[in-house]
Order: sequence, then C-alpha cells, then structure tokens
Amino acid sequence: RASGPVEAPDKTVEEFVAAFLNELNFGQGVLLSRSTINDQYLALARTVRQYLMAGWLETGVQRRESGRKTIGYLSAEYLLGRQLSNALLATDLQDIADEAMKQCGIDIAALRAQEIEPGLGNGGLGRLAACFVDSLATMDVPCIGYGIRYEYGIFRQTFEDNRQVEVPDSWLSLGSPWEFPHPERQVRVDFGGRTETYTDDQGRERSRWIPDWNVLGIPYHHMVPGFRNGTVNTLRLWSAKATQAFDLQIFNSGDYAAAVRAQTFAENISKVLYPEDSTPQGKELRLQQQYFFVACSLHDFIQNTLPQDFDLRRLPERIIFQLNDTHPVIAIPELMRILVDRKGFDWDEAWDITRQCFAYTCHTLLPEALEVWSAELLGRLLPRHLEIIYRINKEFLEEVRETFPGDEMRIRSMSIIAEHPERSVRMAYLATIGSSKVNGVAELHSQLLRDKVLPEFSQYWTEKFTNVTNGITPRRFVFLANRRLSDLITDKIGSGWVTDLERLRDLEPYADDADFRAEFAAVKQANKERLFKVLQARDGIELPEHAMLDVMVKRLHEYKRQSLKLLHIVSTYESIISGRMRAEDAVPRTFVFGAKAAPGYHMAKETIFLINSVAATINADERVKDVLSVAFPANYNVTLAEKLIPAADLSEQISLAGKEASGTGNMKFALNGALTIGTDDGANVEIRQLVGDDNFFLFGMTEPEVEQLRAEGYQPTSYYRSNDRLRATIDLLAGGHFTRGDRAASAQVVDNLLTQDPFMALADFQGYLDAQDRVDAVYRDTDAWTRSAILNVARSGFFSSDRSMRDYLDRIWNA
Ligand code: 26W
Repeated sequence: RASGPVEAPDKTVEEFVAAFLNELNFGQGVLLSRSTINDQYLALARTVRQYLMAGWLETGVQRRESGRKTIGYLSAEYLLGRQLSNALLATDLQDIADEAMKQCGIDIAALRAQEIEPGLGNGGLGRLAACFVDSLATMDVPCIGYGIRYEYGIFRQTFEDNRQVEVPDSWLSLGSPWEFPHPERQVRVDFGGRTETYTDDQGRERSRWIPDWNVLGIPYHHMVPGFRNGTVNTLRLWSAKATQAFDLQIFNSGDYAAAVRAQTFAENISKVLYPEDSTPQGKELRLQQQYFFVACSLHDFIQNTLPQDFDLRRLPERIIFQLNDTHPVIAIPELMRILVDRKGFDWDEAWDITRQCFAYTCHTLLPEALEVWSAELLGRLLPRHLEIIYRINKEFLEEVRETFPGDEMRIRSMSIIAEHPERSVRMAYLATIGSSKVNGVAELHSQLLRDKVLPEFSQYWTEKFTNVTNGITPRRFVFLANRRLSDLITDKIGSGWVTDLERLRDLEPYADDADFRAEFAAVKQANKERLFKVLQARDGIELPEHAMLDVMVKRLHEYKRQSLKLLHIVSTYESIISGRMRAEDAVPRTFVFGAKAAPGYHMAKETIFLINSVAATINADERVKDVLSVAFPANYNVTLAEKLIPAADLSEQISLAGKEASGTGNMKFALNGALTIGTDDGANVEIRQLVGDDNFFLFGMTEPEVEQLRAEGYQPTSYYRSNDRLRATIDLLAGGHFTRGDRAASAQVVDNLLTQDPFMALADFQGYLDAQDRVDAVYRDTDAWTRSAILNVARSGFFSSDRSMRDYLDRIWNA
C-alpha cells in the first residue's frame, strides 16, 4: 500500500498456515518437505511478524503526526531474551500458531528452541532496558530505544574441569528474522583529529572540529510490540561499517591489504559487547562504542525523526533522552556540539536546551563502577567534546563559587575533572550537571546516591534528585514464563492483572483458601518438573523430585556474595557428614546457581570453580543423597531464567547491605511465588515492606551497621575463631575435601574470605544460618509456606515495570 496501513492475515489457523507456507516457499525458498528446523523457525518468525507489521507502520504514522514527546532511551545494553514467544504472546496467536504448526506436522516447541536469544546485555541494567521498552509499548507511550547491534553478545559460558570457559555468542549465525536493516538511513560518525578556532561571519570566536577518521552507523530496527494493544514501538540498534571514502583513500594509495584492515577496524566498533559488569576497563574501543551509538542516535532523532526545519529551541518539548547509567553520557557534549557548532546557537541557549533534554539514571553504588575516562584518551578520540566538557565544567564551577565563595574544597570535589592519579573526566558528574533529573533505582539506593555518591550535588540541587524503583515486565516474567500460574490467577480474578499488576491484590483472600493453596502448590510442583526436564536435556543434570528449590541466579560478583551461599551449603553438608545432624532430619534442598563471571575477574572465576567443585562432591556423596543437591547449569540467560524462576521456592538476595542498587531478579521471584531470604538492601527493602515481615526472611547487617563495623576495623578472622560452625565449614572447604585433596585449589577464595572479606560474608554468616533455619521451619509447614508464597504474589504488583514507567513519566519525563 502506498499510504494506508497494510493488512495482516486473518487470525485463523487457515490463514496462518497459508502465510507460513508462503514465507517458507517465497521467503526461505524451500518446500515444507525439504525444510530444516531453522527454515521453519525463520518462516514462523516472519509469519508472526506479518501480524505485527500493520501495527508497527500505523504506530509510526501516529508518532509522526501527533507531535507527542518521545522518550529516547539511550542504553548500551538490551538483554531482550527470545523474541518469538513474546511476539506470539503480544499478538495473542499462541494457540493459533500451535494448531497451525501441528497441521503442518511441525513441533512448535522445537522451533521455539531454535531461537538464540539476543544477549545484548550483561545483566540487570540491560534486562531493565528491555522491560522498560516493553512497558512503554504496552502503555502506548512514544519511545525509541537506541542501542548497539553487537555482532557478538554476552559470551556463552561453558565449564571445563569446573572452570568457566567463554565461547563467542554468534547469535546472528543462523540469521535473525527480527531485525530490519536500513542501510539507506546510514549516519556518518567522526572521530579523532583536532579542533581549531575561527571567527564566524558575525565576528564571534568559534571552535570547529577537524576529525581524521569516520565510520558509518547502519540502523537495524526491531519491533517492540505492546501487549495486545496494536502499538509497536521501535528499537533502533546501530551497526558499524567502514565508510567508502575511508576505503577509497587507501585503495587509491594502492595498499589493498591496508584498505581491508581499515574496514575491519571500523567494523570492530560494534563487534562485541564488553562482558564487564561493574568494573569499567577504560578501553578505547568501549569509548568508541559509546560515542558511536550516541552520535548516530542524536543525529537520527534530530535530522530524520523531527519534521524538517523544526525549531530546535523547542527540542525539549519533543524529546527526553534517558541515560541508562553513564555509558551514553557523551551525548550531553554531543548535543552541545550539534547546537553550537552546527546549528549556530549561543552557548547559553544551547546549554539551557541540552539540560532539559537529558535525565540520568545511576545503577550502582560501587565506587569502582563509576565510569571515568582519561582526558588524554577522550581528547585524542573526541577533541571537540573534551573542549566542550572543559567549558561546561568551568561555567558550572564558577556558578558554584558564587554560591560558596572561598570553598575551594567543595569546588574541587564537584569538578567534572579529576586530577589524580591522572587527569580524567568523571562521567557521573557530567551526567548530573547536564541532566534535568537524576534518579536511583530503589528507595535505599536513591538515598545512598544522595548521601554518599553525589552528596555535594544533591545539596546543590535538592529537587534534581529523585527515585524510581525498578520493575519487571509481567508479560514475559509471569504470563509467558509461568502460564500455569497465570491461568490460575486469571481463573480467580480475571485477566486484567497482566496490564494492571496491582490487581493481584485481589488474590489475597485466596491465601486462606485450602483448595486454592493446593492448586497453587500443584503449579509450583509442575513448574519444577518442567525445569527438571529442561536441565536434564540441556545439561544432563538429574535432580530429586521433592526438595525445596533454593535458587541464586545473578552475575557473579563478590558483593552479591555467592560465597556466603556456598558457606551455607557446605555448613549444612558438614553438619550431616560430621554426624551433628541426621540426614533424615534435614529439609531436603536443591541449590541452584546461575552466574557468569566477567572473563577478567579472577576472584569471581575462582568462586565458580569452587561452587562446581562443591556441587560435584556433594552430588556424589551417598550420605546426603536426595537431601542435598547442587546444580550449576552453565550459561544462565533470559531463556533459562524463564524456566528457573517459576520453579523456585526460595529466592536468594543476599548482597552486603548498601551494595546492590536494586536487583530485579528479586522481583521476578516474588511475583512467581518464591519467598525471599535477603538482606536489607536495594529493592529487597521495598519487597519486605510490601509482602510483610512474616513473609520474608530478613538477615544481616543494615547499611549503617556495615559502615560502623568497617570504621571500627573489620577483622574476618575474629568470626572464624569465635564461631565453631563457621570454623568447621571453612576448614572443610580449605582442607581439599571438595578438590580431591588439593588444598591450593580452594585457597584463593578461602584466603580472601579470611584475610580481606571485602563484603563481610563472615560477619553475616551466623545471621544467615539462623534465617535458613527459619526457612526450614516454615517449609515444613506446607500450608504456612504456600500461604506466604501466595501473599508474595498478591502483594508484589508494585514491581511491574508499567509502574516504573508511570513514575518516570510523572517525576522525570513530564510526558
Ligand atoms: C563496565 C562498566 C559498568 C559499570 C556498571 C558496566 C555495567 C554497569 C552496570 C551499572 C551494572 C548493572 O547492571 N547494575 C545493576 O542495575 C540493575 C538495574 O537497575 C540493578 O537492579 C542492579 O542492582 C545493579 O547492580
């Protein structure tokens, strides 16, 4: 059609089959009888795409015509998870597709399993971005998600001799039916070179950038379907390509090999996702990635999305760029450069516009995770941007000086530029100064952000700081992942909860209904059996049918304290094999870990090795058979999360208080009817407030207690000496019992705990054990446990990312 929207095939099995065969024959160029599973998967995906297309085109038309303010979500990561199931869910085509495939003699489950999830993110921050764009589409809010089309996403984790080995994630190798490349919408991005000053025709002194190399950004569009509302927003991911000019220049010089090398160099920019989660490496390529996607995105919005000749003084009426952590913060000087250098704005006017166009979300509290770029590197790669940053800083500090005359200490502490150990740019400061709002991701985190991370700034601009507690999309993490629970809920309270999660409150009365509890418990058991089948097929892991499923899944990091979980397991095991406790008196438990370690994070990798070693030993020990089992399936990802979380009884959220900004896995577990054992940290605080103290197992120091202990001088060995169980546990771990007598193999983790223990696992050990005893006691009372689980579901509606989006709209976006 030339102007009107296209029509989708009818939502009937016949039309679906016809569209599918059409895609198979004309799209894939194969006959059904000769097609492979991958052919069938691609054809099915493209069929479902047809049903989304009308909505996508229509949403695009509406967005252009309405003039509504757009949310430009700038994120270096989107951890999307598989697309096929989500698209079938959004279009309500699940049953039709099942039947249609059956009629074609195809097992749809095998096609679903064929999809490699786009793992374009590390963990919490990337998955949050994916939940947010889902919610905005479901709420019909104009949003463009901007990011990077990494050719290789987060590595695939395998284990060899109990150690993590990383394998490249070539998620595109069999073709991705979900992306739409638009090479005709390419954007040129400059790098390097120098700046020079000149006098413009009005006699004003100006600066211009003379770059010395460039690359092209090619946008790949992804559909972001709303839940059964016809809206389909766009995710625009940029892929780097060498420019022709660049090639030609070198070709002409006759050096063919150099020309090909140059191409590789340019295309490296979007080659691979950095797998570091929380410790920035300061790598040049990473800064190139950041500027690359941000420059493409700003250009795309200003030049291609806004109407021609749009008056940029009104830019803040049309866009707010949300900065997902500091990774895209170079966008602030980039917009200044566009306005001042290219559009001829005065500095002050440009600055006024720019600050209204950005808002910044901080996702961490670890000082080492705050991004800092050396001025040398930034100046070499982006000389004009560094100049702009210096001027922003100079003018800002002059302003502070007026408010606090003579307070040079304060001024130095608020400078974007740090001088030691080398001159560098603090991106969180630039973000704070250049944004209209700054938010943390849970109440406690936002408070600590104000008090500890950016205290001078929060005093200076009290109104600028706010909180938006994270959320998760109930579509993927309840409706799709836990169909059995969803049906049970819908049966009792109707289906409105899927887009209005607070309605789960209506389930509360059923907590006291014995029949409902039985059904709820049966759902949990069925989910466990489904998980066991998956783990059997995927990893060859066999697990006992009836045991409490105790799950800790998240990135491997010392502050998250997988080692504390390990101490609990070893301690329980030690109690049994030493005869202090009879195996038959223990509550049977299956412990499940899922965790990737950053490839360069030594202690994290040693911890993985030790968990695997403990797992192998315990699983092979007849004395604890069917009482204790430990499973560590490799390559935890969104796909596995969707199977694991609905099956869990107990959710482990045991970070040292004051370290986990929010957590979002904690929310997914609660909404799927797991009880939480957790510290007073991140969003755990809010989960506990909502579900009630009786339905949450709290332990450990509070954040102020952590601070106090640290100030007094923390000595982990004193805990080792004074606590018999801790000593027995550590001695067993250190003695080579789990490492075939090799004491050295466990020494690094053990010594680290005994001598440094930077995250105070030993200090919280006894409290954790006591809380686990309370867990056992409640679990023995099946009715009490199930009642609590139901109340967790009923009272966690607050954690919908739809609510997070409403909060952003109200408190930050004014849209
Ligand atoms: C390499 C530098 C770097 C630094 C920080 C990479 C990635 C980060 C992220 C901010 C780490 C991250 O994912 N933070 C998590 O964000 C989630 C969503 O807000 C929170 O729920 C987690 O608590 C927080 O750790």
